[in-house]
Amino acid sequence: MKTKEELLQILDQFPLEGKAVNAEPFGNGHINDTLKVTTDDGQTKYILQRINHQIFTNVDMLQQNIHVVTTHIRRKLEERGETDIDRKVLTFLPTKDNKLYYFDGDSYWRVCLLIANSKSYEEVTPEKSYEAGLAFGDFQSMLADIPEGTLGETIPNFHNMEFRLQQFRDAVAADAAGRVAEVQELIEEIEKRAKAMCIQEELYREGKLKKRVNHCDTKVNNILFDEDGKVLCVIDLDTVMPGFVLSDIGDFIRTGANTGAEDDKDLDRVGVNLPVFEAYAKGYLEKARSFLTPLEISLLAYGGRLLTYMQTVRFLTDYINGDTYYKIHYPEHNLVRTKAQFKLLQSLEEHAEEMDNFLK
Ligand code: ADP
Ligand code: GN1
Ligand code: MG
Repeated sequence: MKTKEELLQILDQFPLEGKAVNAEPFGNGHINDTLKVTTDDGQTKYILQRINHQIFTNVDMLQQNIHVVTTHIRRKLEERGETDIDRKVLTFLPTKDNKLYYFDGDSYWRVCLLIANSKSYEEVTPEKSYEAGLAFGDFQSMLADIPEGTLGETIPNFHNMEFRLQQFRDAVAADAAGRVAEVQELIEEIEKRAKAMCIQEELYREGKLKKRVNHCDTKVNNILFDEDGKVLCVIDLDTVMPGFVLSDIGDFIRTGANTGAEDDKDLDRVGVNLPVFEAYAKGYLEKARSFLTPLEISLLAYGGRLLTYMQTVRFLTDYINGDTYYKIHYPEHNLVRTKAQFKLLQSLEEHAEEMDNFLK
Protein backbone atom coordinates (compact mmCIF):
# COMPACT_ATOMS: atom_id res chain seq x y z
CA MET A 1 0.00 0.00 0.00
CA LYS A 2 1.01 3.64 -0.42
CA THR A 3 2.38 5.86 2.33
CA LYS A 4 0.12 8.48 3.82
CA GLU A 5 2.02 11.23 1.97
CA GLU A 6 1.52 9.45 -1.35
CA LEU A 7 -2.19 9.01 -0.66
CA LEU A 8 -2.56 12.69 0.17
CA GLN A 9 -0.81 13.58 -3.06
CA ILE A 10 -3.23 11.37 -4.98
CA LEU A 11 -6.14 13.04 -3.23
CA ASP A 12 -4.74 16.40 -4.24
CA GLN A 13 -5.64 15.52 -7.85
CA PHE A 14 -9.34 15.76 -6.95
CA PRO A 15 -11.26 18.98 -6.21
CA LEU A 16 -12.12 18.20 -2.57
CA GLU A 17 -13.81 20.62 -0.22
CA GLY A 18 -11.07 21.24 2.34
CA LYS A 19 -7.66 19.58 2.35
CA ALA A 20 -7.25 15.85 2.86
CA VAL A 21 -5.29 15.04 6.03
CA ASN A 22 -5.79 11.28 6.40
CA ALA A 23 -6.95 8.18 4.51
CA GLU A 24 -7.69 4.92 6.35
CA PRO A 25 -8.71 1.45 5.11
CA PHE A 26 -12.47 0.90 5.16
CA GLY A 27 -14.99 -1.89 4.46
CA ASN A 28 -14.67 -5.60 3.66
CA GLY A 29 -14.39 -5.75 -0.14
CA HIS A 30 -12.49 -8.60 -1.79
CA ILE A 31 -11.37 -6.65 -4.86
CA ASN A 32 -10.56 -2.94 -4.58
CA ASP A 33 -8.67 -1.04 -1.87
CA THR A 34 -11.17 1.25 -0.18
CA LEU A 35 -10.14 4.13 2.12
CA LYS A 36 -12.12 6.78 3.92
CA VAL A 37 -10.74 10.26 3.77
CA THR A 38 -10.66 12.89 6.50
CA THR A 39 -10.25 16.56 5.59
CA ASP A 40 -8.76 19.44 7.63
CA ASP A 41 -12.22 20.55 8.82
CA GLY A 42 -12.39 17.23 10.73
CA GLN A 43 -15.02 15.76 8.39
CA THR A 44 -15.03 12.38 6.65
CA LYS A 45 -16.81 13.10 3.41
CA TYR A 46 -14.98 11.09 0.78
CA ILE A 47 -14.07 7.54 -0.22
CA LEU A 48 -10.84 6.94 -2.11
CA GLN A 49 -10.55 3.69 -4.04
CA ARG A 50 -7.68 2.07 -5.80
CA ILE A 51 -9.24 0.20 -8.72
CA ASN A 52 -7.99 -3.35 -9.06
CA HIS A 53 -6.78 -3.10 -12.65
CA GLN A 54 -5.50 -6.68 -12.72
CA ILE A 55 -9.19 -7.58 -12.60
CA PHE A 56 -10.76 -4.56 -14.30
CA THR A 57 -8.28 -4.31 -17.13
CA ASN A 58 -10.24 -1.71 -19.11
CA VAL A 59 -10.43 1.15 -16.61
CA ASP A 60 -11.76 3.58 -19.21
CA MET A 61 -14.72 1.32 -19.91
CA LEU A 62 -15.21 0.68 -16.19
CA GLN A 63 -15.36 4.34 -15.24
CA GLN A 64 -17.46 5.24 -18.29
CA ASN A 65 -20.01 2.55 -17.32
CA ILE A 66 -20.17 3.87 -13.78
CA HIS A 67 -20.58 7.41 -15.07
CA VAL A 68 -23.50 6.38 -17.30
CA VAL A 69 -25.16 4.37 -14.52
CA THR A 70 -24.86 7.01 -11.80
CA THR A 71 -26.05 9.88 -14.01
CA HIS A 72 -28.96 7.75 -15.28
CA ILE A 73 -30.07 6.87 -11.74
CA ARG A 74 -29.63 10.45 -10.56
CA ARG A 75 -31.92 11.67 -13.35
CA LYS A 76 -34.56 9.06 -12.46
CA LEU A 77 -34.45 10.06 -8.79
CA GLU A 78 -34.81 13.73 -9.75
CA GLU A 79 -37.79 12.94 -11.98
CA ARG A 80 -39.44 11.15 -9.08
CA GLY A 81 -38.94 14.22 -6.90
CA GLU A 82 -36.68 12.40 -4.41
CA THR A 83 -34.83 14.45 -1.81
CA ASP A 84 -31.38 13.80 -0.33
CA ILE A 85 -30.21 12.40 -3.68
CA ASP A 86 -26.50 12.55 -2.76
CA ARG A 87 -27.16 9.74 -0.28
CA LYS A 88 -29.21 7.64 -2.73
CA VAL A 89 -26.80 7.33 -5.61
CA LEU A 90 -23.00 7.36 -5.62
CA THR A 91 -21.44 10.66 -6.66
CA PHE A 92 -17.97 10.40 -8.22
CA LEU A 93 -15.70 13.43 -8.42
CA PRO A 94 -13.92 14.06 -11.70
CA THR A 95 -10.23 14.93 -11.27
CA LYS A 96 -9.08 18.54 -11.41
CA ASP A 97 -8.36 18.03 -15.12
CA ASN A 98 -11.83 16.54 -15.61
CA LYS A 99 -11.03 12.84 -15.95
CA LEU A 100 -13.10 9.99 -14.47
CA TYR A 101 -10.05 8.60 -12.61
CA TYR A 102 -6.45 9.47 -11.78
CA PHE A 103 -3.53 7.29 -12.92
CA ASP A 104 -0.37 7.75 -10.84
CA GLY A 105 1.96 5.70 -13.02
CA ASP A 106 1.06 2.31 -11.56
CA SER A 107 -2.42 2.49 -9.99
CA TYR A 108 -5.82 3.90 -10.91
CA TRP A 109 -7.74 5.95 -8.34
CA ARG A 110 -11.24 7.33 -8.00
CA VAL A 111 -13.02 9.41 -5.37
CA CYS A 112 -16.68 9.43 -4.45
CA LEU A 113 -18.74 11.01 -1.71
CA LEU A 114 -18.95 8.94 1.45
CA ILE A 115 -22.62 8.31 2.14
CA ALA A 116 -23.08 9.95 5.53
CA ASN A 117 -24.65 8.04 8.45
CA SER A 118 -24.79 4.83 6.48
CA LYS A 119 -23.85 1.29 7.31
CA SER A 120 -23.21 -1.88 5.35
CA TYR A 121 -23.86 -5.31 6.91
CA GLU A 122 -22.49 -8.81 6.47
CA GLU A 123 -25.73 -10.29 7.85
CA VAL A 124 -29.34 -9.17 7.51
CA THR A 125 -32.70 -9.64 9.17
CA PRO A 126 -35.80 -10.41 7.07
CA GLU A 127 -36.83 -6.74 7.44
CA LYS A 128 -33.56 -5.50 5.94
CA SER A 129 -33.66 -8.25 3.34
CA TYR A 130 -37.07 -7.06 2.13
CA GLU A 131 -35.67 -3.52 1.83
CA ALA A 132 -32.69 -4.88 -0.09
CA GLY A 133 -35.00 -6.76 -2.47
CA LEU A 134 -36.90 -3.55 -3.18
CA ALA A 135 -33.60 -1.71 -3.71
CA PHE A 136 -32.06 -4.16 -6.17
CA GLY A 137 -35.38 -4.61 -8.01
CA ASP A 138 -35.68 -0.86 -8.29
CA PHE A 139 -32.06 -0.57 -9.36
CA GLN A 140 -32.65 -3.00 -12.25
CA SER A 141 -35.88 -1.32 -13.26
CA MET A 142 -34.26 2.13 -13.31
CA LEU A 143 -31.55 0.82 -15.62
CA ALA A 144 -33.87 -1.20 -17.87
CA ASP A 145 -34.12 1.59 -20.45
CA ILE A 146 -30.38 2.11 -20.97
CA PRO A 147 -30.01 1.40 -24.70
CA GLU A 148 -28.35 -1.88 -25.63
CA GLY A 149 -24.67 -1.46 -26.38
CA THR A 150 -24.23 1.52 -24.03
CA LEU A 151 -22.57 -0.46 -21.24
CA GLY A 152 -19.56 -2.65 -21.85
CA GLU A 153 -18.75 -5.93 -20.10
CA THR A 154 -16.17 -4.72 -17.58
CA ILE A 155 -15.19 -8.34 -16.95
CA PRO A 156 -16.09 -10.30 -20.08
CA ASN A 157 -18.29 -13.36 -19.38
CA PHE A 158 -18.40 -12.38 -15.72
CA HIS A 159 -21.40 -14.53 -14.75
CA ASN A 160 -21.23 -16.93 -17.68
CA MET A 161 -21.29 -20.35 -16.03
CA GLU A 162 -19.90 -22.19 -19.05
CA PHE A 163 -16.94 -19.80 -19.09
CA ARG A 164 -16.35 -20.17 -15.33
CA LEU A 165 -16.35 -23.96 -15.71
CA GLN A 166 -13.85 -23.66 -18.54
CA GLN A 167 -11.55 -21.57 -16.31
CA PHE A 168 -12.00 -24.15 -13.56
CA ARG A 169 -11.12 -27.06 -15.86
CA ASP A 170 -8.08 -25.18 -17.18
CA ALA A 171 -6.95 -24.59 -13.60
CA VAL A 172 -7.39 -28.27 -12.72
CA ALA A 173 -5.42 -29.33 -15.82
CA ALA A 174 -2.57 -26.91 -15.06
CA ASP A 175 -2.51 -27.63 -11.29
CA ALA A 176 -0.21 -24.62 -10.87
CA ALA A 177 -0.06 -24.76 -7.07
CA GLY A 178 -0.06 -28.57 -6.74
CA ARG A 179 -3.38 -28.51 -4.88
CA VAL A 180 -5.58 -30.62 -7.16
CA ALA A 181 -5.09 -33.96 -5.42
CA GLU A 182 -6.23 -32.48 -2.12
CA VAL A 183 -9.54 -31.18 -3.55
CA GLN A 184 -10.49 -34.13 -5.76
CA GLU A 185 -13.81 -34.73 -4.02
CA LEU A 186 -14.91 -31.14 -4.45
CA ILE A 187 -13.93 -31.28 -8.12
CA GLU A 188 -16.20 -34.28 -8.58
CA GLU A 189 -19.09 -32.55 -6.81
CA ILE A 190 -18.68 -29.61 -9.17
CA GLU A 191 -18.55 -31.76 -12.30
CA LYS A 192 -21.67 -33.67 -11.24
CA ARG A 193 -23.71 -30.49 -11.36
CA ALA A 194 -22.04 -28.79 -14.33
CA LYS A 195 -24.67 -29.38 -17.01
CA ALA A 196 -27.63 -28.47 -14.84
CA MET A 197 -25.96 -25.20 -13.91
CA CYS A 198 -25.56 -23.97 -17.50
CA ILE A 199 -29.28 -23.59 -18.28
CA GLN A 200 -29.13 -19.83 -18.80
CA GLU A 201 -26.49 -20.02 -21.51
CA GLU A 202 -28.52 -22.66 -23.33
CA LEU A 203 -31.79 -20.75 -23.06
CA TYR A 204 -29.98 -17.68 -24.37
CA ARG A 205 -28.69 -19.58 -27.42
CA GLU A 206 -32.24 -20.82 -28.05
CA GLY A 207 -33.47 -17.23 -27.98
CA LYS A 208 -35.63 -17.83 -24.87
CA LEU A 209 -33.70 -15.63 -22.47
CA LYS A 210 -32.41 -12.13 -23.08
CA LYS A 211 -29.70 -10.11 -21.39
CA ARG A 212 -30.50 -7.21 -19.10
CA VAL A 213 -28.50 -4.66 -17.20
CA ASN A 214 -27.68 -6.25 -13.86
CA HIS A 215 -25.70 -5.17 -10.85
CA CYS A 216 -23.90 -8.55 -10.87
CA ASP A 217 -22.55 -8.25 -7.34
CA THR A 218 -25.60 -8.03 -5.10
CA LYS A 219 -23.76 -9.05 -1.97
CA VAL A 220 -25.31 -7.87 1.25
CA ASN A 221 -22.38 -5.55 1.90
CA ASN A 222 -22.88 -3.76 -1.42
CA ILE A 223 -25.91 -1.97 -0.07
CA LEU A 224 -25.89 0.93 2.40
CA PHE A 225 -28.64 1.27 5.00
CA ASP A 226 -29.61 4.29 7.10
CA GLU A 227 -30.11 4.32 10.87
CA ASP A 228 -33.72 3.11 10.48
CA GLY A 229 -32.78 0.03 8.45
CA LYS A 230 -34.00 1.56 5.16
CA VAL A 231 -31.83 1.25 2.10
CA LEU A 232 -30.04 4.41 1.10
CA CYS A 233 -27.91 3.38 -1.77
CA VAL A 234 -26.68 0.51 -3.94
CA ILE A 235 -22.88 0.65 -4.18
CA ASP A 236 -19.98 -1.22 -5.82
CA LEU A 237 -21.00 -0.51 -9.40
CA ASP A 238 -17.93 -2.03 -11.09
CA THR A 239 -19.82 -5.01 -12.42
CA VAL A 240 -23.01 -3.31 -13.61
CA MET A 241 -23.28 -4.74 -17.11
CA PRO A 242 -25.51 -6.72 -19.43
CA GLY A 243 -25.99 -10.29 -18.24
CA PHE A 244 -28.51 -12.86 -17.12
CA VAL A 245 -31.18 -11.76 -14.71
CA LEU A 246 -30.65 -14.45 -12.08
CA SER A 247 -27.44 -12.79 -10.94
CA ASP A 248 -29.18 -10.16 -8.87
CA ILE A 249 -31.39 -12.47 -6.87
CA GLY A 250 -28.82 -15.23 -6.75
CA ASP A 251 -25.95 -13.34 -5.17
CA PHE A 252 -28.17 -11.89 -2.49
CA ILE A 253 -29.51 -15.33 -1.55
CA ARG A 254 -25.90 -16.54 -1.49
CA THR A 255 -24.74 -13.83 0.89
CA GLY A 256 -27.85 -12.63 2.73
CA ALA A 257 -29.83 -15.84 3.08
CA ASN A 258 -26.99 -17.78 4.69
CA THR A 259 -27.14 -18.54 8.43
CA GLY A 260 -23.33 -18.62 8.44
CA ALA A 261 -20.62 -16.53 6.86
CA GLU A 262 -19.31 -16.78 3.30
CA ASP A 263 -16.07 -18.14 4.76
CA ASP A 264 -17.41 -19.90 7.84
CA LYS A 265 -15.04 -22.54 9.22
CA ASP A 266 -17.90 -24.07 11.18
CA LEU A 267 -19.98 -25.75 8.48
CA ASP A 268 -22.74 -26.51 10.98
CA ARG A 269 -23.51 -22.81 10.96
CA VAL A 270 -23.95 -22.67 7.19
CA GLY A 271 -27.35 -23.18 5.57
CA VAL A 272 -30.18 -21.34 3.89
CA ASN A 273 -32.08 -18.78 5.94
CA LEU A 274 -35.56 -19.15 4.47
CA PRO A 275 -37.19 -16.08 6.06
CA VAL A 276 -34.42 -13.89 4.62
CA PHE A 277 -34.85 -15.50 1.19
CA GLU A 278 -38.62 -15.04 1.26
CA ALA A 279 -38.35 -11.42 2.31
CA TYR A 280 -35.85 -10.62 -0.43
CA ALA A 281 -37.91 -12.39 -3.10
CA LYS A 282 -41.00 -10.45 -2.00
CA GLY A 283 -39.25 -7.07 -2.18
CA TYR A 284 -37.45 -7.87 -5.41
CA LEU A 285 -40.58 -9.09 -7.18
CA GLU A 286 -42.57 -6.05 -6.07
CA LYS A 287 -40.26 -3.97 -8.25
CA ALA A 288 -39.18 -6.47 -10.89
CA ARG A 289 -42.38 -8.39 -11.65
CA SER A 290 -43.37 -5.79 -14.24
CA PHE A 291 -40.42 -6.49 -16.50
CA LEU A 292 -39.50 -10.12 -15.78
CA THR A 293 -40.77 -12.87 -18.09
CA PRO A 294 -42.63 -15.92 -16.65
CA LEU A 295 -39.58 -18.03 -17.52
CA GLU A 296 -37.28 -15.73 -15.54
CA ILE A 297 -39.65 -15.76 -12.57
CA SER A 298 -39.77 -19.57 -12.65
CA LEU A 299 -35.97 -19.66 -12.36
CA LEU A 300 -35.50 -17.26 -9.43
CA ALA A 301 -34.89 -19.89 -6.72
CA TYR A 302 -32.59 -21.74 -9.12
CA GLY A 303 -30.68 -18.42 -9.26
CA GLY A 304 -29.68 -18.86 -5.62
CA ARG A 305 -28.26 -22.29 -6.34
CA LEU A 306 -26.59 -21.11 -9.52
CA LEU A 307 -24.77 -18.16 -7.96
CA THR A 308 -23.73 -20.25 -4.96
CA TYR A 309 -22.45 -22.97 -7.28
CA MET A 310 -20.67 -20.34 -9.40
CA GLN A 311 -18.99 -18.91 -6.32
CA THR A 312 -17.94 -22.39 -5.18
CA VAL A 313 -16.36 -22.89 -8.60
CA ARG A 314 -14.67 -19.46 -8.54
CA PHE A 315 -13.22 -19.84 -5.02
CA LEU A 316 -11.98 -23.34 -5.78
CA THR A 317 -10.47 -22.20 -9.09
CA ASP A 318 -8.60 -19.48 -7.23
CA TYR A 319 -7.40 -21.93 -4.60
CA ILE A 320 -6.15 -24.32 -7.30
CA ASN A 321 -4.45 -21.43 -9.12
CA GLY A 322 -2.58 -20.47 -5.94
CA ASP A 323 -4.76 -17.51 -4.79
CA THR A 324 -4.26 -15.05 -7.61
CA TYR A 325 -7.68 -13.33 -7.67
CA TYR A 326 -9.42 -12.80 -4.32
CA LYS A 327 -7.79 -11.07 -1.37
CA ILE A 328 -7.10 -13.76 1.23
CA HIS A 329 -6.50 -13.33 4.96
CA TYR A 330 -4.75 -16.68 5.57
CA PRO A 331 -3.29 -19.41 3.31
CA GLU A 332 -6.30 -21.79 3.28
CA HIS A 333 -8.86 -19.00 2.98
CA ASN A 334 -10.08 -19.85 -0.52
CA LEU A 335 -10.49 -23.51 0.42
CA VAL A 336 -12.47 -22.59 3.53
CA ARG A 337 -14.61 -20.30 1.38
CA THR A 338 -15.15 -23.11 -1.15
CA LYS A 339 -16.30 -25.57 1.50
CA ALA A 340 -18.64 -23.05 3.10
CA GLN A 341 -20.19 -22.18 -0.27
CA PHE A 342 -20.57 -25.85 -1.14
CA LYS A 343 -22.33 -26.49 2.16
CA LEU A 344 -24.72 -23.64 1.40
CA LEU A 345 -25.33 -25.08 -2.06
CA GLN A 346 -26.29 -28.45 -0.53
CA SER A 347 -28.68 -26.71 1.82
CA LEU A 348 -30.25 -24.76 -1.07
CA GLU A 349 -30.63 -28.04 -2.97
CA GLU A 350 -32.39 -29.62 0.01
CA HIS A 351 -34.83 -26.71 0.17
CA ALA A 352 -35.27 -26.24 -3.59
CA GLU A 353 -38.88 -27.39 -3.70
CA GLU A 354 -39.90 -25.26 -0.74
CA MET A 355 -38.27 -22.19 -2.28
CA ASP A 356 -39.88 -22.80 -5.67
CA ASN A 357 -43.27 -23.26 -4.03
CA PHE A 358 -42.88 -20.01 -2.17
CA LEU A 359 -42.26 -18.17 -5.42
CA LYS A 360 -45.32 -19.75 -7.01
P1 ADP B 1 -15.11 -3.88 -3.29
O1 ADP B 1 -15.28 -3.94 -4.79
O2 ADP B 1 -13.71 -4.13 -2.90
O3 ADP B 1 -16.11 -4.74 -2.60
P2 ADP B 1 -16.81 -1.59 -2.46
O4 ADP B 1 -17.04 -0.48 -3.43
O5 ADP B 1 -17.92 -2.55 -2.26
O6 ADP B 1 -15.43 -2.34 -2.88
O7 ADP B 1 -16.42 -0.94 -1.06
C1 ADP B 1 -16.08 -1.74 0.06
C2 ADP B 1 -16.89 -1.31 1.30
O8 ADP B 1 -16.63 0.09 1.59
C3 ADP B 1 -18.41 -1.40 1.16
O9 ADP B 1 -18.89 -2.68 1.51
C4 ADP B 1 -18.88 -0.31 2.13
O10 ADP B 1 -18.91 -0.80 3.45
C5 ADP B 1 -17.80 0.75 2.05
N1 ADP B 1 -18.14 1.85 1.10
C6 ADP B 1 -17.81 1.89 -0.22
N2 ADP B 1 -18.25 3.04 -0.79
C7 ADP B 1 -18.87 3.74 0.17
C8 ADP B 1 -19.54 5.03 0.21
N3 ADP B 1 -19.64 5.81 -0.87
N4 ADP B 1 -20.06 5.45 1.40
C9 ADP B 1 -19.96 4.67 2.51
N5 ADP B 1 -19.36 3.45 2.54
C10 ADP B 1 -18.81 2.99 1.39
C1 GN1 C 1 -16.13 -10.01 -5.12
O1 GN1 C 1 -15.91 -6.85 -4.77
P1 GN1 C 1 -16.74 -7.70 -3.86
O2 GN1 C 1 -16.05 -8.14 -2.64
O3 GN1 C 1 -18.07 -7.03 -3.61
C2 GN1 C 1 -16.36 -10.44 -6.57
C3 GN1 C 1 -17.75 -11.05 -6.69
C4 GN1 C 1 -17.81 -12.27 -5.80
C5 GN1 C 1 -17.50 -11.84 -4.37
C6 GN1 C 1 -17.44 -13.03 -3.44
C7 GN1 C 1 -15.32 -8.22 -9.37
O4 GN1 C 1 -17.08 -9.03 -4.74
O5 GN1 C 1 -18.01 -11.44 -8.02
O6 GN1 C 1 -19.08 -12.83 -5.87
O7 GN1 C 1 -16.24 -11.14 -4.28
N1 GN1 C 1 -16.21 -9.30 -7.45
C8 GN1 C 1 -15.48 -9.44 -8.58
O8 GN1 C 1 -17.52 -12.58 -2.13
O9 GN1 C 1 -14.96 -10.50 -8.93
MG1 MG D 1 -18.16 -4.65 -2.50
